[in-house]
Amino acid sequence: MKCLLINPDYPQKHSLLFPVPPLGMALIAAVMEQNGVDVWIEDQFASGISNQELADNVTRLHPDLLGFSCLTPSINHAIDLARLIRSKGFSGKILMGNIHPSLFAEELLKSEACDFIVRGEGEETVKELLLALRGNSRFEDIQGLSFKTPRGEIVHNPSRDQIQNLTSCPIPPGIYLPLTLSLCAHASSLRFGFTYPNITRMP
Ligand code: B12
Repeated sequence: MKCLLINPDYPQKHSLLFPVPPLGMALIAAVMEQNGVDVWIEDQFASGISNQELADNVTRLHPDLLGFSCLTPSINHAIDLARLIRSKGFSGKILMGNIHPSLFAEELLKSEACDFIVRGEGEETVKELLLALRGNSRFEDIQGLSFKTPRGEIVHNPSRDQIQNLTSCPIPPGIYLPLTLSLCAHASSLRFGFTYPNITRMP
């Protein structure tokens, strides 16, 4: 299974809004990799590539699964991008996570921009979702998941408890975020006079 994770662009730039490593998404990438998925991250906020170019990359890469990480300032852009990618023939599943989809799962599923929403912490939910996508379990049994049934009903499964043992989570390799990490290190040294040496040397 192939998955492309996308950190969508923020259309309204301002001085406080600058690319930072999307750690939540890197954690999800690490979980996916541990569970046999070939995974890439496109940090569109950092790379600045256009929706058109990104959609073309999706067509070329032909992933089975797309995952968007969305805060409120990027959600409309993410919806536009998801629709553009679908209009170019993408027939895989679209997954959304992070705080905005967690709060507005019903609205987003109704908008048809995505098939699944992972509410709250994603590590365990994504692991179980991969099993269900491979036909080895049922979507209805996955805590923290919202989804649409083939009959078009929207289902919100019960929420999932927070992870107690954080050391059980895989450490995301820095390799997922080379561009963001180098941009971030550069920007922080210009703005604040320091860099993130430990982050840029993540394993
Ligand atoms: C640290 C932090 C920052 C840091 C760094 C953020 C970062 N590295 O991503 C800084 C200070 C730079 C920052 C900036 C901003 N932040 Co901030 N930030 C936080 C804070 C305190 C923690 C986020 C975090 O790193 N959590 C740890 C990581 C590991 O978890 P996570 O990102 O949530 O990811 C998990 C799940 O969400 C989920 N998940 C995430 N993405 C995906 C994708 C998929 C496909 C799936 C399945 C699951 C999934 O799984 C992950 C693992 O469990 C939160 C509040 C909070 N307590 O959550 C606010 C918060 C996210 N920030 C917020 C905002 C508004 C911003 C800014 C837009 C502010 C601004 N106006 O500039 C910017 C955006 C910058 C950016 N480029 O993203 C709001 C978002 C509100 C909203 N409705 O969107 C929050 C909720 C604070 C608040 N209560 O208002 N932020």
